[in-house]
Parts: sequence; C-alpha cells; structure tokens
Amino acid sequence: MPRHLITSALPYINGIKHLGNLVGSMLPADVYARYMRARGHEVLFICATDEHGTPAELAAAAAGLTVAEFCAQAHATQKSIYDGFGLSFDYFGRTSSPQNIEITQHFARKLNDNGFIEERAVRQVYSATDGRFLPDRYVEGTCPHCGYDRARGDQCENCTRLLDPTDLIEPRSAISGSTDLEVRETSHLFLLQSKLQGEVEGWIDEVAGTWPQLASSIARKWLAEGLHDRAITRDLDWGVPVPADTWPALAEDGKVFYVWFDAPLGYLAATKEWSDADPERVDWKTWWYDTTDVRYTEFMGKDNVPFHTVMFPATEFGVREPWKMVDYIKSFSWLNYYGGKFSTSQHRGVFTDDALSLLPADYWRYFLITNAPESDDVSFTWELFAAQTNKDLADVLGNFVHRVLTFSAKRFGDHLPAGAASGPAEHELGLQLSGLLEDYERHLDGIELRKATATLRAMWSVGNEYINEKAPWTQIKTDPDAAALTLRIAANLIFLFGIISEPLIPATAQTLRGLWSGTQRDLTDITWPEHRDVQTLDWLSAGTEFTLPPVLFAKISEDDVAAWRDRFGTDS
Ligand code: B3M
Ligand code: ZN
Repeated sequence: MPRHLITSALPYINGIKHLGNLVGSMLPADVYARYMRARGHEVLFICATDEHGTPAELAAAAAGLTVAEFCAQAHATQKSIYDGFGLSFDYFGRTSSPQNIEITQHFARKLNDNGFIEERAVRQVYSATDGRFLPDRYVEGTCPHCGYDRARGDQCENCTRLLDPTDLIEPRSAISGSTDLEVRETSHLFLLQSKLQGEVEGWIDEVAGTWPQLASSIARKWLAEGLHDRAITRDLDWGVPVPADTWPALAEDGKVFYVWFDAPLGYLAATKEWSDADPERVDWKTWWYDTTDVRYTEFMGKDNVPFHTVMFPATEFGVREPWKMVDYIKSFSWLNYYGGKFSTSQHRGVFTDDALSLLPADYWRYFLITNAPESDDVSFTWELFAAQTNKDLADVLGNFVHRVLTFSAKRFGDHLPAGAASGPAEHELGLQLSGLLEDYERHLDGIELRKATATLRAMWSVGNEYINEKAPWTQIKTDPDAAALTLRIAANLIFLFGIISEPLIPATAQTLRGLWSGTQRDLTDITWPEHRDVQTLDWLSAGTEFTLPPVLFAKISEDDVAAWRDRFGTDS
C-alpha cells in the first residue's frame, strides 16, 4: 500500500481567504485526506502560508507593520480559521521558515551547477515617485491579451495568462498610483526552462492521462506555447535571499527569489518543519527524496496549475536529484459569488472568518463540497445555500436522526429495543446501502467530490425512505416488535452515517458517533464500514444506550437570507 502525500495550494498570506479559495484547494484536500486516513492509509497532509512576494509587502504596508510582523500575525489568524473549519493538516507551515530558505537555496545552487540558471541583464519598471523598482504586483494596468483593466504585473486574474510588468498597457504603480514609470536595467537570475521542455513534456505524457481535463489541458497548452526562460529573482526586501556563496554580487544587491520559485518548495519545507517539530517523526526526506512508495496528490485552483505542471516540475528535473514529483493533480474552476468574482482586493463575497461567525463549519463544508467547481465555474448564492442546507442537512440527515431517536426514547426508553428479527425489507436495505457505499468509495478514491456527496446524500435518503415506509409510529399500534426492529435498524443507520459522513462533516459525524454507550461490540476503532456490516446493520445491538443529540442543523430562514444578502451585498 502506498503512503499518501497530500498538499493543498498554499494560501497567500496577504489576507483572509474567501470561500472560493477554501473550496479550490484546502477543503477538498481535507476531505480526501480524511477519507484516506479512514480507509487505513498512511497520510501526510501538508499546507503552509505562502508568505513571500509583493502581496505580502503590500499588505504589510497597508497594515502599518513590518512584513515579518504582518506575516506572523496573519499566519496565526489563518491557522485558527482553518482549525475552525476542521482542516486536518498534519502540519501548517510557513514559506518564510528557515527550512524553506535552506531548501530553496539548495535547489538554486543545484540548478546552477547543472547549467539551468543564468544571470541576465533585464529591463525593469522603475518608479521615480516611489524610488524603487516595481516587480510583479507593484505594477497594475491593462492586460495585453484580454483587455482586463486591473491586471497585475505577474498575472492577469481574468484570463490567467502570466505577465511581465513591462507587458501591461497603461501601467501604474500599485504603491502610489503614479504613472511616471520608466524602464531601467538590472541583473537577475533566469531559470532556463526552455532547456527542460522535453523532460517536462515527456513526464506530462506519462502522468497526466488520468488527471482532470482542466489540469491536463492547461499543462498541454503551456507546453504547446513553449517554455520560456523565466526570471526567478526580484528586487524586494522580503523573500529567500540569493545565496552569497554562489552569487555574491546579486546577494550584495539584496536580491531575493521570486515567490513562485520558493512557494512550491514550501511543500517540502513544511514537511521538514513537521519532521523537525518532533524527534519521534520520520525524517522529512523519507516522504520526498528517492521514494518508491509515496503517492503524491496536489489540490489547487486552475490559476495555479501552470506553476505545478510546468514550472515546479522543471525545477525538480533541473536539480538532477530524485525528488518526488506529483502523481495526481486535482484542479478546480472558480466559485463565483452571484455570478461575479469573489475578490479579496474588493472584499466581495463571503470570507472564511465571517462564514464561521455565521454558522458552524459543517454547514459550509457540506455546501462547498456538494457544489465544488470541479469542471465549470459555480455560483454561490445565499438562496441556494439556504435551500440545500435546509433540505439535505436539516431535513434529510438532521430530522432523520431526531425522529428516530426521540420516538425510540419515547416508546422504549434510552436503550435500543430488540424487537423482531430482520426481514426482507432490512435485507434489501442492507444490499442497497452496500451498493451505494461501493459507489461512494469509488467516487472518493477518484476524488470526484460532487458525485461522492450526491451518493452520500442518497444513502441518507435511503434511511428516510426506510422509516417512512415502515412507519414505526403506526407499527407501534399493532406490532410493537416490528416498530422496535425498525428503530433499532434506523439507529444503526445513524451509526453508519456517523462513519461515512466524517470526511465531509467531521463535527457532526463525531456527534453521531458519540451517541452510543454500552455497545456489545467495541466500535471505537471503526473508521470505515465493512460491507458485510452494512448488509446486516447490526453494529448496535439491542440494549445499547443512547443520548438525544441537540438539533444537528438549524434551518436557515428567509430572514437570515435577507439579512446576509444585505450584509454581504449581491452586486458586482
Ligand atoms: N499562494 C497562489 C494562491 O494562493 C499561491 C499558491 C502557491 S502553491 C505553492 O492562489
Ligand atoms: Zn487577461
């Protein structure tokens, strides 16, 4: 059995992430990590804040803090929000860590030794008003490809094309707004990606066949356009310094590596942070270096795909050391907000901190994964969120649990009744659920999240159909033993739902798991159901004691929807 290395794209440090960021990388990665652990796999789930580059410097300046102070605070804030969402990272590191500096410098030296780095004179945007060079996002302007007028110097948010600040039409300084910009010459390191094109292409042909269409087509489009040599250093104060032993003049000049050069290495470095944090843990390299038994899955939004399919692999090839390459990329389109973009800069949409202040994490986790933009873009609306929450979580799951347990308690007390032996209806129910469980497992194995959640919901519905047909509240009048059987089976369905819902709604799942005591079987170690148990539905025998849970999911009212529409706005 392979060990599973799972990474989520590293969220930028520059602000609180919105729900679109969450569903585009961290949350689906968490669902997959939880599922794989539940199936008994060895999993290492790694994430970190991406702390270098102009976004961090701009955000720190706006907050009136040094970049180091800003990043330390923002890291802690993001971390506590992700804890609130139940993201089960084995480690949540920082790309500004000493580990990342060491690893990034090592990669740069090796690339240089192998002839893949060259120092070149470049023309760069200089702002006399600001008294500095303006790399990347320090310049804004109109995208030469699509005409979007708020394109940044590194990438157009609208068409996802990578840009150079000098490409922008009508450029302006993002610091001062000044348009008094000139182009000056300075020296930078270039990664000679053109020399690595063939290797990257061969590798993509080998591995990308099973990837989502979205990821493989972006990779192929990039390779078809040809890999260009790219500048991997910047004139910034904050970043991984160019090592002085190899490039004394550039180091003297204060150059640092470009954020996209060190960010993917942050996956390795955060693993090293994890392993350094506890002497009991294995050396980080056992996950990354010269491995044969690691399966590596990456999660990311589509704008990050070029870096992970082309640039980072080129870097890994160029060092001529056996670093682990990605095996599977799960990519996402955009979650929109009322048809327009979620936007951090314009604070449009729902942000993760606000979301948690409105409702517990499981409401969001369920909605987001059910609507994950796996192929096309998807729109968040409060109306849709309320409708799905009320139907699936409050009615189909929550009300089922409530009906079964309150009725059972009322008629038979707080121990499950024995009742009649299972009959054909229970046999049929077990088979049906086992079939659905097989589908659910297949979808989760394939990280097809929308299909997986639809199947989970179908399993909850099957439970509802069973008790609606059996109608224990009617059975009780003529045949109490039959009613008791129905309730005991239904209690077992609740137990089953507690196991299989865990990857998606872990807090609720834990509540469902914790309702029972005095069971005959020791159920504590069960992390995933066996099909034969699903067919017999008898984890909980007669006599098992239970408690009534509080309301699992409150309904979202029309007033809530109106208030939230108002508070968060709905126009672009
Ligand atoms: N921080 C971009 C983003 O947050 C970037 C991902 C880095 S992954 C190594 O969308
Ligand atoms: Zn564009």
